[in-house]
Amino acid sequence: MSNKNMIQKACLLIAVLVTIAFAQPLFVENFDYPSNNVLTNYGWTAHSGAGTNSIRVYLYGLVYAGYAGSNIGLSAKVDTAGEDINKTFTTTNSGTVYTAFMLNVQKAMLNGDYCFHLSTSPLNSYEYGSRFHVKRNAAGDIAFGLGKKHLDTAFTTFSYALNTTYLVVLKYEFVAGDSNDVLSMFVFSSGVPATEPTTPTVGPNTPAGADFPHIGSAILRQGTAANAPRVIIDGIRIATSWSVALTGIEESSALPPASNRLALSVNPNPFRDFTNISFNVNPQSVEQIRIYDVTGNLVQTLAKPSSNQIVWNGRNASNDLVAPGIYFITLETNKGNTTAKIMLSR
Ligand SMILES: [Ca+2]
Ligand SMILES: [Ca+2]
Repeated sequence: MSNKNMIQKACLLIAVLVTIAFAQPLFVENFDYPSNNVLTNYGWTAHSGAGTNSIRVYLYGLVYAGYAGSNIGLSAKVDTAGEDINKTFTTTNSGTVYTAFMLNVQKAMLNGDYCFHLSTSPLNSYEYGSRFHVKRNAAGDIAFGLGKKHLDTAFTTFSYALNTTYLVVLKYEFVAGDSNDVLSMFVFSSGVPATEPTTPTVGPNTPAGADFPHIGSAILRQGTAANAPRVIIDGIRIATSWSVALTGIEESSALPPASNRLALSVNPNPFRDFTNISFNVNPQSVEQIRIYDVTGNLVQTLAKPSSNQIVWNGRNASNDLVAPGIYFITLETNKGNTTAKIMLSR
């Protein structure tokens, strides 16, 4: 490798590391642990009913195409009449907190109960806000709810089914002042919107009751057998932006380019088969367009473009399909270089 190439690779790696640092979620739990182990072995702490019907790593991981937490390791089974556990993360007390997870309901009851919520760090038992509920109707159809403490839980319609994996996003907006924070929920059965949809499935609502002083823990909660559901939960991702929570990619990479600086955009992102790479310079000024993996290894050098757009088909220099994951596209021109992050999902 020449000195120039080594310097280029080192610069790319620095750019990649900086990008990843800014795109880091507050919390990620993929349950990538051995089956049947208790979660208190893996950074979770019991705060109620410790040792009774402990929450364990379940047999398989949940899969939801396009979601950043899909199909990594196994999952957790949250049942009834037993231990509740929490795991803390860096606190946030302003802006918006998005909590995404995959959920598959095995059993639900008529009254329903909550099986997941957020709280403070360290966990304060009086601050049980942003509770996620599951209930069913007489026909066995499922509804999901979101409320603050026991107050004003707002439910979806009974339009969901047992044994089906959904993607759930809980949104908590801090608003300056008391008892005015805003809760919303999105439930998806397929697809991952790259940006937040205008209309949530539930909310936006401002339930009565005290607001969080900050958010800093995720809780798996087992209620009574009479009311609480049995769920498989997986891929919990908490972040202060929609795109980082759902795709692991910063929203800024999807913004339109500023007209006065070199910019690169990719669409769709995430992509499955093909993605269009477009840039705001004359194609004659392009020297190279290269794809790198997250460790900085060169995956593919694209042919010189004849317009200001070119397609990448998710293949490497040997024409093999590359593994799903994060990749970086670098545009090298006689006006300078720029890099965009892209996610391939299959
Ligand atoms: Ca998993
Ligand atoms: Ca408030």
